[in-house]
Amino acid sequence: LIKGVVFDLDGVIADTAVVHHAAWKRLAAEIGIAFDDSVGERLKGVDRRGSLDILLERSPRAYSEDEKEALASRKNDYYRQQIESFGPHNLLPGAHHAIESVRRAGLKTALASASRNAPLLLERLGIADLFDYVVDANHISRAKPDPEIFLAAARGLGLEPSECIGVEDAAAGIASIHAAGMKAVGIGQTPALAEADLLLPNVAAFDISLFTT
Ligand code: B16
Ligand code: MG
Repeated sequence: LIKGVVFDLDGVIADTAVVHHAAWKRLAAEIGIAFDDSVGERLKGVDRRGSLDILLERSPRAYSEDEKEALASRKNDYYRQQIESFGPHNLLPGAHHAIESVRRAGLKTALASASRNAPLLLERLGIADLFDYVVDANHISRAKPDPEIFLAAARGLGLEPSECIGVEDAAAGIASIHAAGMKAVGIGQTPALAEADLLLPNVAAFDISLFTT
């Protein structure tokens, strides 16, 4: 029996996947690295440092740890500049309703985000109160696709992983959900989500009755 839903943030609830993408693309251009949509897709759901390492796979030269730190924080500055002006209108269409519908059905809700900016974003979007439990990159040590973040979410809700479903827009996230022992709902239309148990074109199509009846 499903008793809880764990939502990803960027690309599922918040319209930020495009903002992360644009910030990485800008950084890549500045340091002369080719960036296309297939790289962009691989960065989704991957934490900041892991994303940088993927980007630098195409680099003709090596970077020191200090340089990598500086590049990662430059990307974060670009990202933060954009989300400073975010508000409830930057929720993806149907996201608020999807979370509310889970709560109305008497199930618990959690958030599992790889982003260290998740607390700021939740506040800007005005949805912090909709979650019974929040886990973000500030609370975990192993990034998606490791199951740690989804396991922590289930534990925080007081549920078994098998009693939860996870909702994700990224391949790394689907893998993390499955490794935690949950069923995975993929949001989006990319082939990267082929492993999802159920694939929906967008979060507006999410209906909790799919899982409770
Ligand atoms: P930050 P999610 C992830 O958030 C994004 O999908 C990913 O593109 C980003 O690199 C990662 O957060 C880290 O974000 O640099 O803000 O800590 O989809 O797990 O909510
Ligand atoms: Mg995401």
